[in-house]
Amino acid sequence: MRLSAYLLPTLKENPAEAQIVSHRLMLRAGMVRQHAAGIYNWLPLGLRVLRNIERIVREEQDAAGAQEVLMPTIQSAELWKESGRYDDYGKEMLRITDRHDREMLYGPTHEEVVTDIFRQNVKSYRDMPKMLYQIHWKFRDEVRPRFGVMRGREFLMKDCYSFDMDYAGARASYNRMFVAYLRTFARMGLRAIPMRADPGPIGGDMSHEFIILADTGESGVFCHKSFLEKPIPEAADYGKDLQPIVDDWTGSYTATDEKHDPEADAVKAIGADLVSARGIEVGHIFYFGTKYSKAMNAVVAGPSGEPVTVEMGSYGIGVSRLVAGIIEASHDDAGIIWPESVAPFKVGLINLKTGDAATDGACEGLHSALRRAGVDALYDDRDERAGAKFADMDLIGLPWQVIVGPKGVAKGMVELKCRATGAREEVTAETAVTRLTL
Ligand code: 5CA
Repeated sequence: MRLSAYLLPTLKENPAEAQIVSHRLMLRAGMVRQHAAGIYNWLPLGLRVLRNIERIVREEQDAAGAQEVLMPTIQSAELWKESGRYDDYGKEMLRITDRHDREMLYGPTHEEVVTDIFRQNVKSYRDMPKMLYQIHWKFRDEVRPRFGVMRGREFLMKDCYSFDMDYAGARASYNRMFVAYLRTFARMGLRAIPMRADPGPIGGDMSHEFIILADTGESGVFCHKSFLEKPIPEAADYGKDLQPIVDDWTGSYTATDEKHDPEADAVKAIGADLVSARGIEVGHIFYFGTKYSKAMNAVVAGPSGEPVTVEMGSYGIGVSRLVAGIIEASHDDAGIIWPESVAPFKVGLINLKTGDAATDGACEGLHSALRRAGVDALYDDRDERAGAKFADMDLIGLPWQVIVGPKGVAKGMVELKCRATGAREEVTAETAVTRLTL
């Protein structure tokens, strides 16, 4: 992609409305623009990151045995009356009336809709268990949307729902998602710590929040230092009993600000091994048994034909929030530092002297060699000062930079820079391509 043709409206100054670093950097890097309070346009660079995060989430959901569906954003109020949540949900729910005066709403979550799909289409224990997920937009009319996409009104969520015959099955589904979450966040370069949580309006009696550590995170968190090093489960572990893994990850002390009690025995016992950090909630999983299946009559026939009210759980990931969360966890004074797995492009190719025939030629050659090798590169071919090009490239945070100038070209050399470490190396163009293809 040529930067001269790309919609990348970078900003030199910090926008006054942005209070946290990820919001500032997302605006400055031209990733998003606000449309209305808590509602954003995703520009090309931001959308690429969002799609990469979606891809990782999708791969891990599929690996855990969940099946992707797509439900409507606009839902009928009927189902919410059946579950009893229509009145409970209050002002956070955006209510709409259609031309026939029917009550509709923009879904803040999808327990009702998915339970309706289930009850209409699954009738027997032979077709159990089931896990269905989607990656789709939600709307919650938050009182105070803030911090950009971190707390939006419209936001992208991965929401998964499990249906099982009994508690043991539901527990196994919960454990699969638990492990999938550890793997998903680790693939984005994040360390997520599961913390026992209040289920809130989703309901139920077992729930964990997944909190990623970032110095600039919204909430304070406390945990045993062992969480910082615990090995991430392998995908192959799905074939085993996952309970020991989940027990290991939930066995030691964790607490958010509100719940932390420095006087508690558990805290005193940890002593100097207690880590105090900042965190961001990027995922939340719930087991709620028959709360919705009972209210909505989601019943299947058991082995002897007896009706069984299915056991359910739901599992959310804040996909759009993760874009901001990753930036909070990975940036420096110059800008964003993308982990390769989610980077919008792997490489930024910087032409230090656009218009100079030899430099242009070397850049064109590299650009097509990278394309042939299947490497995503953003080529800064603009007629701009070198300083502005360096600043923009550091700001948008691509993992690698290839810097091409007339002096190097005369010697047959280019510079390869790693954004995360700042390490620079002079190499031939061929070596640069080989190294970036690895
Ligand atoms: N139905 C369940 C799980 S499928 C549910 O809605 N859970 S939730 O309310 O905890 O949301 C799931 C995740 O969405 C949260 O962990 C958070 O990462 C993200 N999220 C929630 N509200 C917002 C918001 N206003 N802006 C951005 N992300 C949000």
